[in-house]
Amino acid sequence: MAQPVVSEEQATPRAYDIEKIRRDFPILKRDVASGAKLVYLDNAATSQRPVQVIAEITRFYRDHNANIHRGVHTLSQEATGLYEGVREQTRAFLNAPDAREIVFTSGTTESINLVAHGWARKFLQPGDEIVTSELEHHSNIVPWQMLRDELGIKLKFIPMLADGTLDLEAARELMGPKTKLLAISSMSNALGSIIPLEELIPLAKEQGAIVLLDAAQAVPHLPVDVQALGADFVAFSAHKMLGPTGVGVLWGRFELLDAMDPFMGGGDMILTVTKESSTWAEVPAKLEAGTPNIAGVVGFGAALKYLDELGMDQVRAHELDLTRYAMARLGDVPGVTIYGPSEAEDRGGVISFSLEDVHPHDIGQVLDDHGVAIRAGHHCAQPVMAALEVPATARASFYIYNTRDEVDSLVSAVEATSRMFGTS
Ligand code: C6P
Repeated sequence: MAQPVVSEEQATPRAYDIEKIRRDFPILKRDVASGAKLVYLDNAATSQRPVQVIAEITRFYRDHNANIHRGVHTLSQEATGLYEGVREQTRAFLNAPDAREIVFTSGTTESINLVAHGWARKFLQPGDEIVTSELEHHSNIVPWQMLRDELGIKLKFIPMLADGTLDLEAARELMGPKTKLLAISSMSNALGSIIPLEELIPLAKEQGAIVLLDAAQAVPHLPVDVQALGADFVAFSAHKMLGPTGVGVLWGRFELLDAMDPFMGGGDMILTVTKESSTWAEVPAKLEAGTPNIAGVVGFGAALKYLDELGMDQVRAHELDLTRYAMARLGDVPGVTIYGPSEAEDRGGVISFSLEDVHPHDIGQVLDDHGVAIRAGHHCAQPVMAALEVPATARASFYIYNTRDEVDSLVSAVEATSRMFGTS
């Protein structure tokens, strides 16, 4: 009988070699303005890039640069092959059934706007309802408000509870036969709350609604299988998962993408153009007008490969360990309030906190003096701040290369802030 072809290395769980990972990110070796060593904890805003991604972008420009889908010459064919290869890689990463369901955009924001303009504007009628939540990033609120004002549809918000989770009872009551779209994040960027999609998606589906996931904070940090999720659209950005800025993805079920109107008109998205009218190319070209960020997409391919080799289960396990450790250590600092779910298991690697009445921008400033880079502000999620009744928070967020030592640096810097401002 044939033996399964599984090497010793594949059969055993891969070790998480943090030292090797850190060596792949040269930026982690640098100092900040104060001379302190950089501790980068602003990964929810954007991650750093490994040398593999930087090299792939350089290699593209050095050896293969040409426009795609347009030329018969060698370089154009090579560039097209590389670009389309990443579409297939993205399909595999998400376990999507068909590579034509992967649309490259400039980021999560454009992906959501594409659904708003191409799908919702075409199919929603006055009186229809979109359900979203108070936990959303502005990118998953503002496009719907704009569409509401244009179409006369209704926008409803699932309320956030004090612990940064969603009120599922209220969600059940909010959804009804008029609900045509549930536009919801998979993980809050402001608080890290992991949204219980396994409960929310069926509620929307019972009403026959379409489900759009803002997965900007989920795809970089958790294993995501779009078929298992049962959503219809999934939006995310490459720059939060080791890839370049200016590249994003919209995954959508083929029949929905196919039925959508184009968002932008121009080159590459047409079949025929006469002076009178035009016809559209097939999906995904129909939704990718103009020259895309070719080198960026190619670089994104290297990012996907990096994460694939690491294993998204390992990424999640590593971040969970850091989050647990950070919640315990930071929670012990007098005067610190941590917002969001009390259990680390219910959140991604995001810790939003305050230090008595010290303004989060001051916390961010003092932390920067200690080399610790965090984000301070409303995190483009003002309704979350309103629900918490705070103007802003300080937010530390982790990724694959962060360590417990770096969490210790964060805690020491917060203690130094406390001493400086004379808090308890
Ligand atoms: N959040 C943060 O610091 P873009 O800018 O299009 O790549 O991603 C927008 C976006 C949408 N949804 C969620 C849940 C997000 O977290 C983000 C980006 C960054 O939290 C920058 S505001």
